Amino acid sequence: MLNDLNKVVKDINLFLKKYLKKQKYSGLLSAMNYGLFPGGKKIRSKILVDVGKIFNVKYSKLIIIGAAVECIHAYSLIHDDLPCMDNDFVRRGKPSTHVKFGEATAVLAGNSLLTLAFEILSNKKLNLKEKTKNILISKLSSYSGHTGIAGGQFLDLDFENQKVPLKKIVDMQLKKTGKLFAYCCSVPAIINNNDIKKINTFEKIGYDIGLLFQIADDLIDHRGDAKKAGKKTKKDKKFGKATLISLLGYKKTVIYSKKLRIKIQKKISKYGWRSKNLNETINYILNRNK
Ligand code: GRG
Repeated sequence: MLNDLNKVVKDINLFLKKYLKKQKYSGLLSAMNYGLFPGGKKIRSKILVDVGKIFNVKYSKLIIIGAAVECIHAYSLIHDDLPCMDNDFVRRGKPSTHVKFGEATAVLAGNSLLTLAFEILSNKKLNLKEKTKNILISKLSSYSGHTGIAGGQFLDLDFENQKVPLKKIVDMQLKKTGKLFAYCCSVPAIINNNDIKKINTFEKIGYDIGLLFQIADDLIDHRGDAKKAGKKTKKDKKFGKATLISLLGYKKTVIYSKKLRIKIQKKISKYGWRSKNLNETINYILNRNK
């Protein structure tokens, strides 16, 4: 376990718990809480905090932005588990949201978490210039939509039981998973001074980290320790998912992932001691078993 991952988990959960408590009552709040808590690893928020360290961004701002990102992520997991998508009954070691609350409530709770993310970003608690906030909101909305996460999910389902070339698999995974990581890596550069060169550099690093994360996720599925993973495993093969493992085989995918990790770590090494935490998180991403 990473030293300061626990702190990020604790602070994000605290922020979100308080935020949800202040919401007016609705019949969807229980399902929204269920999808958010106790929650997952908060690895996207950890990356945001790690890159925030490189760009000297205040921790409290990063926690608010991380909370918005985690709402989008939780929403994507709730919808991903639905019968019309991956039809998974277990998520984060407990019954999926639609199993517990029914499909209609799960769809609506997911939608509500999506909009909550933008409510959080536009809230005055996030003390940033209006112009910066607009950039953060606009970027997160386009990254979540049809050219981003939703588009990537569409391709993931569309590619089932097909022989898909490497470039297309990578493109799908960069959309489905890479977008939120690219967001988390570029946001600190946007807040710091909006230097386009630095934003682009960190955006690319984010996409690579997202791809690495997705490959690690596929390796976990392939290895098949469902208890540790907290979700059903060995599903990709069963459902004919297009992954690097299905195309290249397990051993070559492991080699691919190690090369990718080295490439990312080489890129961030030029930021010296400030990139130490990010470097550790990247090692964790590949070595984790859940
Ligand atoms: C537009 C946000 C949005 C969603 C609708 C359903 C859908 C379209 C997209 C699914 C995207 C998806 C589930 C990608 C997989 C990414 C992935 C590897 C998730 C697992 O993330 P972890 O391991 O989960 O960080 P925890 O439980 O730790 O939070």
